[in-house]
Formats: sequence, structure tokens, C-alpha cells
Amino acid sequence: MAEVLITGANGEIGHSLIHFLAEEGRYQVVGCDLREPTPALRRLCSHFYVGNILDQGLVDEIHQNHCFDKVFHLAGLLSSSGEKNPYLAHEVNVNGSMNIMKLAQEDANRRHKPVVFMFTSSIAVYGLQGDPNPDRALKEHENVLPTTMYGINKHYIECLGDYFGVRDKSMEEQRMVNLDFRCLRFPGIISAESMPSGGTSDFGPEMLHAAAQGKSYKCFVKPEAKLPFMVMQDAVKALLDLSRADMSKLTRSVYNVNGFSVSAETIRRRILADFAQADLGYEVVPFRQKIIDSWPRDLDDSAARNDWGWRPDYAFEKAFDDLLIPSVRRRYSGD
Ligand code: AKB
Repeated sequence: MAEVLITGANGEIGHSLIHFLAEEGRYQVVGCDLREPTPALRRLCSHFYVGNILDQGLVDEIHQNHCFDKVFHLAGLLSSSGEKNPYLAHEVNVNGSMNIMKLAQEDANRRHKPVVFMFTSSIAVYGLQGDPNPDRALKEHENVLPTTMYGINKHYIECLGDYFGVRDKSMEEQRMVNLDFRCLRFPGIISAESMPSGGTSDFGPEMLHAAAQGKSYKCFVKPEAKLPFMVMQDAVKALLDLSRADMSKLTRSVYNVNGFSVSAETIRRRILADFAQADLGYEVVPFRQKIIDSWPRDLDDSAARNDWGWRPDYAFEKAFDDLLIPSVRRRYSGD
């Protein structure tokens, strides 16, 4: 059975992706994360490596034991954590990514076939500074002006993906480069099953989980702060669909994907409609507000729609009515 590597396997997206792939049963899933997985997550993987992608010894061990068809490289420090520790963010997000790209290239050489390398980029690669029309939905080539260490790291790996990638290369060159690099620029992601940590879009999921647990919460950005978001189910669907898309249909290596664009206050009001007693206020954290001010308020994902048929299953109302509110209620009521 083909082997798939998932880095950041114990993170939010990693968990959901592993559950999905394990249910499908088409691959042997190899996980890698800094943190020990729960026994349930470990059982879904054929192997799980606990360690740091900066540790060359660990990367060599993985390389010796496996040969991957596909890699989902999800490991990384998020934007707020990156601003607090930019040197570490650079180490993990750039040097760690290079280690995993090199591993995938070596596997491609062994297999004489490009390895599909899925990379999770972010709206953090954009910058709205000085934009006279900040409300418009940005296309992939517009305003690529990252302001955070995280955004700069993500954009650099996108560029390396093109450098090492097989797209637009002759067969002769492909022998040298051999990564089928495919990348999604994700908006904020909301899940009822897990909580993000260290991101700047975290105020959305944090409000939801706090309300469902009856905990007070202070949102760290202004009520009018508006961002694109999507639910985890759509994020996993986008990753799988792009990873399986016919290469001849792809006109680019980097795609925007979007679910819905809403303000912090719109999310707060929607949560209060179901959790009327919730104590959700605001206490702006200036460095996080500054990050949000630089990020796009909306994303144009028409390239993904046209090239590989991307459509989110969940618009704002459906996301909260059918998925987030019922799931988060179940989660914290113990049903
Ligand atoms: C973050 O807030 O850092 C991430 C992202 C939008 O990339 N969730």
C-alpha cells in the first residue's frame, strides 16, 4: 500500500486528515510530530515518529524506513507564536520545511517519479498596507506583501516549491527537481473538535469553544476585524482534492481557498444566538490586531474552482447551524 507522510500530525489539521485517510484505507499513514499522539491517533497510523523536523537524525530515520508517494507538510509555528519568537519560527518553518522537501525529493529519485508535496500556506502571505481598496477579494498574485515572520516563511516555501517543482519544467529538468509541489493558502480554520494554538485567526474558534464551556472570553481583535474563514471539514477536503487533482488541469502551484468572510462581531453574535448566557467581550491585543489589519478581508478562490472543482460545503450559516454549534455542544456536554 502506498505510504503518505504527515508532518504536524498531532496538530489540528493533522488529526482530521489522519482520521479521514484512515477511514478511506487507501494509504499507510506515517505521522510525525513534536508531541506524543493519543493512543487512538497512533492506532490510525502505521508508524508515528515523535520528534522535531529540524533533527536530521530523525528525518534520516524516517527516510530509511519509508518511501513516500505523498507528503502533507503541515508542521509549523503559527503567526502569533512566530511574532513572539521569530528566530524559532524561521528555523521550523523554513529549515524544517527544507528538510522535509529534501526527504520527498530523495524518495522521488528512488521511485523515479515525482512525489506530491502538499504544503499548507496561509492568508499571512498577503499584506493590505497602503491598499486603497482593502475590502476586495484578493487573487493569488495580488498584494503578496507578508508582514509577519510566519507570512514571510510561508511565501518563501511557496517560492522554493516552484523552484523544486516539476510544473513548467522539461522532462530533463524534472529529473533534477522532481517535487510535484501543490499548495493551499488557507484562511482561518474553525473546528468544533480541536483548538488551534498560536495563530491570529484563533479568536473565531476560541469564542466558540469558550461559549460552549461556559467560560468568559475576551476577543483579542476589534469587533469589526474581518477575515476569511473555513471549517476544518472543508480544509481537509481542499487538501485531499488538490492532492488528487490531475496535474494537467493545474495552472498554478499555489491556490487560495475560502469558506466565508466575516467579522469578529458577526461570529460573536452567531455564537450568542445559541449560547445566550455566554460572556464574550473584547480586549484588543495591539500586536495581534496589527497582524489582522494587514491580512485580506476576503479571498478570491476562483482559480481553485476552475482548475480542480473546489467548492466549500459550508457557507457561514450552514457551518454554524449544521456543524459547529451541534458538534461543540456534543463535545462539552459529554453526549
Ligand atoms: C494563523 O492565524 O496564524 C493561521 C493562519 C491564518 O495561517 N491560522
